[in-house]
Amino acid sequence: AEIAVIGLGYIGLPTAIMFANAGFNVIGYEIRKEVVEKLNSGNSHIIEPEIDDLLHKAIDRGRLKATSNKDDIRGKDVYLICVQTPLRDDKTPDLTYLEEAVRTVAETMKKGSLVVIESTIPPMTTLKMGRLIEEIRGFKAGVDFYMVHAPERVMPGRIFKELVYNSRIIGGVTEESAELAEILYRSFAKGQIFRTNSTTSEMVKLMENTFRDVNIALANEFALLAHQYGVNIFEAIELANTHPRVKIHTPGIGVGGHCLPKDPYLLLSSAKEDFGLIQKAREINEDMPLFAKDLLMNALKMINIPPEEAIVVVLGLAYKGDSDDIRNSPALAFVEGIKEDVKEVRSYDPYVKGTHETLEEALKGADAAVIATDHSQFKNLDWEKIGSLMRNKILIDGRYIVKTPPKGFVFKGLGRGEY
Ligand code: SAJ
Repeated sequence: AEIAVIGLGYIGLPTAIMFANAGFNVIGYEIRKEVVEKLNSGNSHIIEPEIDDLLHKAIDRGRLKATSNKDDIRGKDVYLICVQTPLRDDKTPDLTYLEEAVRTVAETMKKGSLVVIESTIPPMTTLKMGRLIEEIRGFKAGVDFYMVHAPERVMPGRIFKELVYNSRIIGGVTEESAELAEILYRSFAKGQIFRTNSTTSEMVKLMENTFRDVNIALANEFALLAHQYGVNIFEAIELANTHPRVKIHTPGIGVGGHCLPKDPYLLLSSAKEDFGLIQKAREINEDMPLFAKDLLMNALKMINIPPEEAIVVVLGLAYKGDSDDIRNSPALAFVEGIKEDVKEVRSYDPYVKGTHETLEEALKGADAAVIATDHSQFKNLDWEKIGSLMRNKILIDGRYIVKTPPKGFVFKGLGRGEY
C-alpha cells in the first residue's frame, strides 16, 4: 500500500519512517519547504534518539520521500494526518491546521482510501472531519472511504521505542475502518491494539494527558502547602508513596510541552458545562513559574539586593530534562515573569540556544541561578566551586536537582519548606 503522511513534525516524521522501514512506500507532505529539502537530503529537523539512522535507512531504500506538492499525494491508499492542534490565546482549540490537512486529503484521496487522524483532537472532531470530506468530495465516511482516529501516545525522547511497544487505541467511524487501521499499524506495532469508536478514542487520548496534568497539579498544591508548614515535600511524597495505593506525581516549576498544557482545554472545549476540577488544575500548573518568581524575590530581599540591579541566570530552557523542546516551557514563562523586574536575565541550556554558550560564562558576575529544567548535566554540579564565579550566591531550585543546599548560598527549593 502507498501511504501519504500529512505533517512531518515530532509525530509525523517518526511515524513516516516506521512505515517506510516496514516496507511501505511513504510520501510525507509538509508545507515548510526548508523541512522538505532537509529531509530529502537525509537530515532530520528534529532531535530524537535513533532518528538519523532510521531516516537514512528509509531514504536509501527509496521508501520515503518528502514533498510540498499536492500532486505527489494523489490517489494514495492511506492518508495519515499528523498536524498540530494548538490553542488560541483564549485557550480555545485552533483546528485550522487540521482542517487544512483534511481539505488536502479530501482533494487528493480516492474512493476506498483509509484516512487516519493521529493528531490529538476535541471529542467528536473525527465525525466532523468526515462530514467535511463529504462536503468537499461527496464521499461518505465509512461508506466510500474508511476513517479512524488513532492517537499517538509517544513520549519525546523515547519515540521509536514507544511507537513499537506502546499499546494503541484505534477509534473507527465504522468497525471496518478500525479493523483496516489495525492491520496497518500491525506492520510495526508490537503492543496491544484496542478498537473502539472515534469519539471514545478522542476522549481516551485527552483523558490520559488530563490525568497526568491534574495529578501534577495536586503534587504542586501539596508543594505549596509544604511551604506553609515547613515540610520538604519530596520527602513527604516519598513516604506517602510507600502506601500501596498512593502514587503522587512530582511537583516543579511548571508543566510544559506540546500536550499536557493544551489537552485538558481540548477535552473541555466541546462540553456544554465546566465542572471545575480540570480547569483549576490547569490554573495551578500555570501559576507555578510565578511561585518560583516569589522564591527568587524573597531570596534577593534576604540579602538586600534590589531586583532592578539583579543579574539572574535561568538554567535550562527545555520543557523537560535532556530534551531540546521548548514548546510551552515553564522556563520561558519564568523568564517572561521576571524580565521586567530584574536588570538582566541570562540563560544557559546544553540543548537549546540561550544567552550564553557555557554555564560558567552565564554565571560569571551573576547574583542568582534558577534551575528550571531537570537536565542530567545539572545534577552533579559543584556549586561551591561555581559559586566563586558569582557576584552573589543565590540558588533557586525549581526541579529538586540540588538535594543538599550548598554552603555559602542563599538556597530556596520549590517544595522544600524547610529552607
Ligand atoms: N512534569 C512534572 N511532574 C511530573 C511529571 C511531569 O512537573 O510528575 C512536567 C514535566 O517537567 C514537563 C511536563 O510535565 O514539563 C510534561 O512532561 P511529561 O513527561 O509528563 O509528558 P510529555 O508532554 O513529554 O508527554 C506526554 C505523555 N503523556 C502521558 O504520560 C499521559 C506521552 O505519553 C504523550 O504521548 C504525550 O504527552 C503526547 O504527545 O500527548
